[in-house]
Amino acid sequence: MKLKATIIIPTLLLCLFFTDIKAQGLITNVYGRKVTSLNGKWDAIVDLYDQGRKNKIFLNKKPEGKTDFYEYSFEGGLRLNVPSDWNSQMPELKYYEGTVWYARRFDAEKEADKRLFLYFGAVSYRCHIYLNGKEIGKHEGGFTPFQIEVTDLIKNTDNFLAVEVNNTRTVDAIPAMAFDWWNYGGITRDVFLVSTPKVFIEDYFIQLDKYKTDKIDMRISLSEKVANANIQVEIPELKIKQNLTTDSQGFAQASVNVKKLERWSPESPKLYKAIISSDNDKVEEMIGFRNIWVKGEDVYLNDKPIFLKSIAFHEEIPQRKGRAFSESDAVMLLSEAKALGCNMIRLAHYPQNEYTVRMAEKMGFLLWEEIPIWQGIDFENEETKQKAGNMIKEMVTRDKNRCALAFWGVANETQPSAPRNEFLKYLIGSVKDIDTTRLITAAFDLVRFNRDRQVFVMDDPFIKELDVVAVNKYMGWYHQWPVTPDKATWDVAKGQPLIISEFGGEALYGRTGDADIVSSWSEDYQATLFRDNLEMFKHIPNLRGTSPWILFDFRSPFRFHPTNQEDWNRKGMVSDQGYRKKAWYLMKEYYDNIK
Ligand code: GCB
Repeated sequence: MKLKATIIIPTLLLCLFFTDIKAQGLITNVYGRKVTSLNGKWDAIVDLYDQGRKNKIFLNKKPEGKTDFYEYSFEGGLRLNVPSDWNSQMPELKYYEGTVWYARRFDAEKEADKRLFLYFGAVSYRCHIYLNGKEIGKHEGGFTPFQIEVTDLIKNTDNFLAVEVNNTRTVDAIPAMAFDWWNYGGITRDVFLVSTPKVFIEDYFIQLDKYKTDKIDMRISLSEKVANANIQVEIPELKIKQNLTTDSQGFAQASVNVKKLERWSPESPKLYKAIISSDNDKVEEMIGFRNIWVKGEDVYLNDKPIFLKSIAFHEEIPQRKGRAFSESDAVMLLSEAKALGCNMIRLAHYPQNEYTVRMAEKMGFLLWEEIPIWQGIDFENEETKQKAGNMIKEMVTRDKNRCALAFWGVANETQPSAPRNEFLKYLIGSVKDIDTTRLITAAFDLVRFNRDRQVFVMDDPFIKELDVVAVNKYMGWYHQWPVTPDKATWDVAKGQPLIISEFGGEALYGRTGDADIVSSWSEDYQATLFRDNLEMFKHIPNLRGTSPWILFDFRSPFRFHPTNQEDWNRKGMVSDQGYRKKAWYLMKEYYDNIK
């Protein structure tokens, strides 16, 4: 009974907040279902003064009588690619923050025994959805998926779908008013029409037991509370064929012993085909199995302590100056991380698209995934807390079957306070409602040098709530060295594993010399900084992973320096043009030497 609640309650909560029609949770593994893509060129209207909703432009009316006229039309104007951000598609939209309407027509294959859902991989940041002239749902949060049932609203031909998208920054949003990346707006991920049977497999969780090496746990829920339905989970290569029967809530669970399991690891990212079927539904995907836990100051992957050779990147293709959205974008970002010798990716600072998550798993990267609780969040606002809770549930719901996922991150750079603590505890609780197997972490930036003790320390009692503590520390960039790097000893989070989740400094690719001058923006200074930090890492006894900031230069509107930055954060080890800076090679050597 307990496990059941963990799946069904969050599902219900999600829909209460995010759609106006039928209560409906997220469908697990949309990519494994029968879908019709609605990607492509959409018509668009830029609505700077937010007049479209008042004027009901989602009706897309055409003049009928001689006296009729409408001051808009979706046809014959701007066209935007979906998925993509709008900023990179037109110079006039580069800095645009406000509302853009998207619209397209499509035909649908209606079948008597099927249901249809409109699925959005992500819309940045908030949106209202209108189908055939009627508002059918809304969503807030720019990096997580949602779907709306349209079975009874859809026509066989010529459906008119309009999406009102707004990316205005607000104090109660997540992230809030200022953040160090571009505020891309638009329908930034896939849009699908998903077809399912009337009663379908809505959600499942199939993973190896947290500690046992030979026990696979499975929990499956149907879309409706149908009792005594047959469910089967098959993993042919492991000779598993498990029959289950649903209870009165449409839920079933089992634990299955397994022999000769090859566990997934970065060196050998083995995945097995899993087929989940019910009386009239079937979905399949590749699933991996591994154990990850913490003991003392160590992180254990498959019973062995592991050092996390991580790197972070934003969901951005620098050469295109736009959001990454496709499988080939994922390959580009991840290949550069592979070349660096990493075994983990920190998906900064928000859930990135499903292509990246799935490709990372196939390529053998552990993942740290977080929601954009990035500085400046209004921790006293109850509504913001609820939003964050829903956002983190959407993230965990989507990716909980990815064995690559090792860490759920609940925050980046927050200051201790009672409201903050309560907020973050609520997020941890929201994660654990769905998944208790991953490690919980958060990145802090409060580490300071204690002159009396001559060590780096951090006072934030909240770290006790976490499995692994992470620290962003910019020695040699935002902070001067209080002692030489070989004397920079840490006494932080003793008894727990510690990850340096960010360090680095800016360099303009191609600028050389002045290896000891911070303001030179040179690759040589960046290399000095890396060398110094790598030296300091030898004096952090519980260090179990590092994640330099960041793989690529990325766009940031408050990086004002006219010649060195030009709206780019230059902390990348690879330039905006894709060239490796000197620091990249140092990091590669460091990672290659860690066995
Ligand atoms: C940080 C943030 C990261 C920024 C980085 C910087 O601490 O977590 O999002 O981009 O510093 O470059 O200042």
